[in-house]
Amino acid sequence: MLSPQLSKALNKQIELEGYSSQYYLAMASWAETQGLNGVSAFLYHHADEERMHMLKLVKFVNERGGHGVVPALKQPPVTFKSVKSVFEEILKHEITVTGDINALVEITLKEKDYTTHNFLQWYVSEQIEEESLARQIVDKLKLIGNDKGGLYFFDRDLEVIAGEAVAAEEATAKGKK
Ligand code: OFO
Repeated sequence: MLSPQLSKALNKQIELEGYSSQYYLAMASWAETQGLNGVSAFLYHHADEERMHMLKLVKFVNERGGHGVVPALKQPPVTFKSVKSVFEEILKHEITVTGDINALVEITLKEKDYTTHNFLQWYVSEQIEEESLARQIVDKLKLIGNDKGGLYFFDRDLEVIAGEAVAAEEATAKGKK
């Protein structure tokens, strides 16, 4: 059974994952209006992943005798300065999320709640991946600078990455049936 403190902290994380999904959805929609179909496909997929992170937490909290609360929708930004600023914001946001996950892990250790500690390890690994991907993309965009041709190929690359991620998920889902 979850302690009230941990239950409250996990619900805060549910809220943050929900906001991440909204945030990336807003970025995806903005990118689509800029004709950046690859960037938007990548970000739509990223938004779906964040929703899955939220859902996973809701289910876990409920399984452990708490109540996973669905948060209110907070309005994310509507427009963004550039593709580079979008990915810089993602990196900053993911670093914040990593800090929050680490704080949650700390509570589980203090409370000796090893079940929740074990559950959170999935998020710990996920944050390593997400931060490193965001960092790689920011580095690429720094190299591209103001080169329009470079941005065109970058957009195509992200379309391929998004397509591969969707195909891998579909294959996993089929394997589970
Ligand atoms: Fe949920 O991993 Fe990003 O925020």
